[in-house]
Amino acid sequence: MTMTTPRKIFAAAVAAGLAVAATTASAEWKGWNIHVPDYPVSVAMDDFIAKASEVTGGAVSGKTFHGGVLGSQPDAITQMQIGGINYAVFNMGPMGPIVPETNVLSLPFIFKDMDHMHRVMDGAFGDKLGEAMAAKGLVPLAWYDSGARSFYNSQKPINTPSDLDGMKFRVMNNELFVGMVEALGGNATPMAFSEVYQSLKTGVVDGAENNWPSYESTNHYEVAGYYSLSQHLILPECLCVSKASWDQLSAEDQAKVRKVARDSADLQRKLWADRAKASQAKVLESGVKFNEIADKAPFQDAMSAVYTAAIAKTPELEQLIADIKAVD
Ligand code: GTR
Repeated sequence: MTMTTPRKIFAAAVAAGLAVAATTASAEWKGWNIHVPDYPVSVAMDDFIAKASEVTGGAVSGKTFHGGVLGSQPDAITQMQIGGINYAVFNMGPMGPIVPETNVLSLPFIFKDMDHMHRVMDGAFGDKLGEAMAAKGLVPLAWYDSGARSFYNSQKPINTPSDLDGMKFRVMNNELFVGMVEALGGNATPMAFSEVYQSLKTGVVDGAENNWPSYESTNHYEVAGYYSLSQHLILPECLCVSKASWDQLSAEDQAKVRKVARDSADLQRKLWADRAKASQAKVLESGVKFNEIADKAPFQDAMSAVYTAAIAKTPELEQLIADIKAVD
């Protein structure tokens, strides 16, 4: 009898659905990104996946989900470790809890400037850190820019560490950043990026810290109008691939994908330089009160406690700090 029962239709649909899902899962990479689609990271990620598909003849293809719709960075890192997310651009700040060696990048004032950071990350040091990450299931292919992070808040300009007294700052998910704010005399709360706007607006926190483009793209400048140029963190970001996905590619395809990843970093860095200027101009025009900090030495001096605590927790950091300092 060939009667089609609802049960048979259901079974056929499930079978068809599963078949589609299985094909899609093996062919299509899912990309995680926290930023809005026109952000430099986002444009470069779209470029990366399009080119990766081109050069591998479709062995790699995929789609980037922008705007944090796939969740927060700490969750996405865990997802990548098990292959649920195939590629992403992660800020290296919240990488420390997973790969402790990467905390060296989160030490305030570790880099002299952006060029120094590039020289360090694009050289042997970046490869060494990459190995520690790969051992945790995350393969970095290229380093993207994220400028320098400075403090901003809804109350007043910051000129000395004592200006942080009694204020509460949102920090990224890493205890090291709590220690950083406390060493300056403020209070800190780790919080997901997506929650910061509302928290600033309702006064759950008085301030946060970020680069010009993120301060602008999230509209934080509308609710925290004092931006003080502390530039305490120069944190690179990594274009990473899940080791589970990476290991499925032939060595030849890996080389091709690595090349287009590096090309996308060149693009991202160019876009970044332009966006940083444009974002700064936009927020200043809107009335943000901006100040440079004449003497950063008291901020830098206060960080020795942060370095000591970080090294006590992860002794490998001592050598990694020396490695960075050895790069001119
Ligand atoms: C941005 C960075 C994001 C995210 C965010 C944050 O500058 O690009 O990946 O780390 O800061 O503060 O959470």
